[in-house]
Amino acid sequence: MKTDSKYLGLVTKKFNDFFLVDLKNKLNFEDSERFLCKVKKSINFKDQLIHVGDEVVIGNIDLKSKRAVITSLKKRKNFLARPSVANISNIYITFSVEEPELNLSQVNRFLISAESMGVEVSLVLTKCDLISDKRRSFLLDKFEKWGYQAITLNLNKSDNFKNLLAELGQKESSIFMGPSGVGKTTLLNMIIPGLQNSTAPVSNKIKRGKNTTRNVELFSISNQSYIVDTPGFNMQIPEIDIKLLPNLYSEIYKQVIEEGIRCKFRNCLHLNDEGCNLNKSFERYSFYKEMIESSKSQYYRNQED
Ligand SMILES: Nc1nc2c(ncn2[C@@H]2O[C@H](COP(=O)(O)OP(=O)(O)O)[C@@H](O)[C@H]2O)c(=O)[nH]1
Ligand SMILES: [Mg+2]
Ligand SMILES: [Zn+2]
Repeated sequence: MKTDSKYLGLVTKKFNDFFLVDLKNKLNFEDSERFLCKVKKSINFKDQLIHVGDEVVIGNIDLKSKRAVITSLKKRKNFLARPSVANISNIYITFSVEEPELNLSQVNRFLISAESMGVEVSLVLTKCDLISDKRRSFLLDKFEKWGYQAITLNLNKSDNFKNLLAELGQKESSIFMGPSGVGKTTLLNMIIPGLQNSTAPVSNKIKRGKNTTRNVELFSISNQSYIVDTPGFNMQIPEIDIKLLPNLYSEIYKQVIEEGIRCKFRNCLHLNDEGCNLNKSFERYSFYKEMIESSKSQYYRNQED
């Protein structure tokens, strides 16, 4: 049985020349909502590759064999290079409070890189069973000042995990990112029953890299809600435009955009006191300064090349 109609779909998996595409608006197809597709031969997407997370139009649908053809590619909202995935709506920066120990500068770099994508960014703190309640409150306070309501997790208690699960079910396309050993795979295995990716204690992480060739995949966790299964990548730090960097910090954004403070120079990088009206007494200011300095040297290095 074939139908000539065209439907909007979401690429959830990619291998060689094939794509698995879920229908966006599940109609009367009942179980046949996932199709194995190839790209229509006559179509030239201007050398654009189709990636997992892309929205596509499919046609030539064969309901019996569950095959179809991708006839066009919709405009992408964003693209993450490593892993290659398009149209992310939420990034969950994931760090363990211990084992490995929390490195604030690294947490900050991950957060700011995620913010530069223009998506909703959240902070997840794992392994909270390894710290006291007092330490946990201390960390919650700290990250609240950074502009984040951290989600604290403890594998031994399912309540806080259930809240996260409910939240993920409300988001379009979420991804967990963070350094190795913090519990991302453990978390994904809990979120997606039946996934059973292999987890490894921190000490074994050096031998990593064996299962990283597996492709990225989007898993449906509720109607129209997906989660990216990352094969253990760390985040690749994108080059952030130095002019955009200040407002990626909520402490600066609040002052400049919400309170409307003005510095003497437009595009003030808030480094020198002269003519700068930014209140710099916030914890992340030193991280901010470091980031500005390093992107400046990056900028000049690129000029010389
Ligand atoms: N104590 C404790 N250990 C955890 C927790 N979550 C994960 N782990 C352990 O941390 C190690 C690394 O986990 P894994 O999921 O492989 O981390 P990934 O590299 O981020 O994917 C494993 O030995 C897990 O059992 C937790 O909430 N508490
Ligand atoms: Mg992992
Ligand atoms: Zn300033």
